[in-house]
Amino acid sequence: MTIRSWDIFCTVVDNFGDIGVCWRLARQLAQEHGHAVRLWVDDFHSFARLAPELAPDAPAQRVAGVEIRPWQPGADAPFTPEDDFVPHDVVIEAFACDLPTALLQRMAAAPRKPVWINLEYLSAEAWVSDHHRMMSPHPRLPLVKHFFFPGFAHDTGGLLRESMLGAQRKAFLSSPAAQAALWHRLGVRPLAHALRVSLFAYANSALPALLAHWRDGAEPVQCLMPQGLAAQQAAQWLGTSAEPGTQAQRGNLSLHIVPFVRQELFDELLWACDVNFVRGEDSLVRAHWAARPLVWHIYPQDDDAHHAKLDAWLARLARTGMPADTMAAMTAFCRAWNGYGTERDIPRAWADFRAQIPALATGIDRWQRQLQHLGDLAANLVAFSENQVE
Ligand code: TRH
Repeated sequence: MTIRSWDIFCTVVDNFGDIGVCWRLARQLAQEHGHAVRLWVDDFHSFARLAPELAPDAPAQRVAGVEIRPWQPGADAPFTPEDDFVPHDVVIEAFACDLPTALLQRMAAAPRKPVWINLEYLSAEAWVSDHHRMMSPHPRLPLVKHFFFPGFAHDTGGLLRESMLGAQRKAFLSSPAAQAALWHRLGVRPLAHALRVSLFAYANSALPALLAHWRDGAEPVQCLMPQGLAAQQAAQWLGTSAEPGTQAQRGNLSLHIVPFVRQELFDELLWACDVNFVRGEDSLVRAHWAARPLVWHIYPQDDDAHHAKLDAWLARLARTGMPADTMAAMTAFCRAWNGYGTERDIPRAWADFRAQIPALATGIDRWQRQLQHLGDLAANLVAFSENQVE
């Protein structure tokens, strides 16, 4: 049966990852599939960083073809939409965000019960394939929750990727005017003979060592850091302000703190750089599609649980045909960047990584082409949901 409409419920835990994924998915379902999408968000302040036109206090508004509504998470939270509210064909509970019981009751009582999906976090670990599409009946209500996992393997939900992304990247790379517009927007004069690096990260004990290494190195490095956690740390190291527009030259390092841009424009920064440092999950996926060497600062978890996630991702990359030397340098640098060793490992790890940049560029490009065969997450969600409708 056909699916035409979606309710997506999102909480902003911290940072931008959860809302980043939900906002991207919502836009894609609305714009590419022509579906009706209601996106429910509990924190408009964080959301507005990705979509600045958002009105912070509006009870309902439409942005980029998506209806946006506030809500409060939690089983006991009130859920009081209009009296004639009927849930859409699919209800997505993003990242186990804890839907109110009052909403579940509405879902159970709906003339056609919605497909209920828990969209999970991205991981490259092998167990994801076993858990993808698993079901869990509600203990009291006649509802079944389905677990849907993004992933890097065929038996997962795949990765979010807009259908026009490849064409947009190609057009950007062949347009000096589009590139000039990016630099103008960021307030940066690109240096012709420098290694250009974007650096989006959490605060990181390895950062000062890397900046010092670039400062003292033989090669000019132009580093663009979006305002935020790592940029604040860099500003402290430099003794400057952390505001966008800050620029500093230290030895061979030219460092710029650039504005946080609306989500649609973030890709251009990645396309324009030789190496991209990314973090969390959504920016990680975008860095794959940028097809450039990338370094992942994974979201830290208790008991270093994120180390297994990082290693699983590196292991998948290793299986794509990457030369052993290249993979060894990539692994060592990503581990050093994620605190497996000490800051003293950084200079050597960077030197080895730097030497492998041409091979990494080829290898990441090959991997992202392979990943495109998984189908994109939004289309996979549509197909899955259509199969669940009675
Ligand atoms: O912000 P994050 O660290 O998000 C994290 C993780 O996803 C983590 O797994 C999750 O549990 C936690 O949030 C709650 O990193 P992420 O996932 O890359 O999200 C950043 C978003 O910000 C992404 O959608 C890209 C977007 N972005 C912009 O729109 N403009 C910008 O200028 C920049 C730098 C990022």
